[in-house]
Amino acid sequence: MSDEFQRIFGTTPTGVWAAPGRVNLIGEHTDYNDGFVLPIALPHAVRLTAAPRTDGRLRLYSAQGDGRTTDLPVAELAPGAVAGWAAYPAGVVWALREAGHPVGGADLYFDSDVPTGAGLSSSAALEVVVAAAYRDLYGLPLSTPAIGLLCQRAENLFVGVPCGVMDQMASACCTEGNALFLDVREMTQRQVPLRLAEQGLELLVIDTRVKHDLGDGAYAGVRAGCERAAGLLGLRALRDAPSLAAGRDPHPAAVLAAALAQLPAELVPVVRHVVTENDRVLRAVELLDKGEFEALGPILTAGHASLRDDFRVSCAETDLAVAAAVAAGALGARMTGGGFGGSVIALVGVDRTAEVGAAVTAAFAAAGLREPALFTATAAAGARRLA
Ligand code: GAF
Repeated sequence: MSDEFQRIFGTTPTGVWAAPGRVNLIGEHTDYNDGFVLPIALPHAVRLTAAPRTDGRLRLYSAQGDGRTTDLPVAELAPGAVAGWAAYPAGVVWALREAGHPVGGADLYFDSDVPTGAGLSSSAALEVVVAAAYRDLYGLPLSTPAIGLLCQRAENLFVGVPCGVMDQMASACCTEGNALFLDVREMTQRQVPLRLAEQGLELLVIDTRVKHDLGDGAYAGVRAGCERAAGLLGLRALRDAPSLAAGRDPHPAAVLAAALAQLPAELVPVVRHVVTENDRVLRAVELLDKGEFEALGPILTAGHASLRDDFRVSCAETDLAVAAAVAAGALGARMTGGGFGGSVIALVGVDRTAEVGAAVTAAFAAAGLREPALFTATAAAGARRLA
């Protein structure tokens, strides 16, 4: 990569950094409701070879791009001014500058194996790797959670995508072998060991290779629905809606039903999803803590049903992948990420992985769909310096 860097920029790189994509085990569309999430980092990552510049210019090149270098003056970065993939790294440098960090220019060479448009957070990885490199190149006092929050700010304000913070936090804060249990309101986190292999289990990722165009606007729409429902219920966020989990209230179902009765009909299932999904995260963490990994399966499948029937962000392709995986013996499966296409995760016994994958592939072929991409995922490390 160093030779390529020199060929493109004519200078010598200072170092190499990596930041991963993610899959979320459970806790979907809960992050912007101040709730709980449980992602793992993927072994797939964006690698960044970088060197600082003294002339205030930010030069960007992607091995997966069109062969052109983007050249931007850091002092002139402004929301809306940069188009395409370059907006993500440029947005991070802008957010660092806006936060008062003394940052200058840099030459940045990106090379990624995170599938794009697959709901696996390639954009967050692109942001986080820039923040990690800038932290080291410019000696910035940034913790990994601070990097996650700053990158979310870049995506919200510079790129203009109203995402929550899960993806950036996963890419910045995950550690190898663990799921990241994140309480988004409190910004507290705990690494929860995910020892699937010990019990003969693994996670199969099924990238449907479908991305429905309505995705971006639809994400903003469901997020707005959640905020409206919270407002109508007089709550700071839907995290504060009554839980169905035992222990938090003597008659949880009745309390939730009374709250839901105050809402317009279309918002009732939206709230129900967020409430039950937060409960599923807490239950999943309990099970992982006890090492009861097989019991995670039904929680995943219930989470998918909730996203499909209540929150309505799944699609025919992810529904088909989940149904085919479970029918072929997966312990549980669900769409992961924002929805409207993207990827599905399935919890499978290692002796059944090939069979489950083949069944999903056959179901896609029978439905006349493009062949899905399959891989197994282990919990990898978050952002780090490689060299
Ligand atoms: C996307 C967003 F970027 C996340 O913040 C999160 O809301 C997720 O969809 C749904 O859980 O990945």
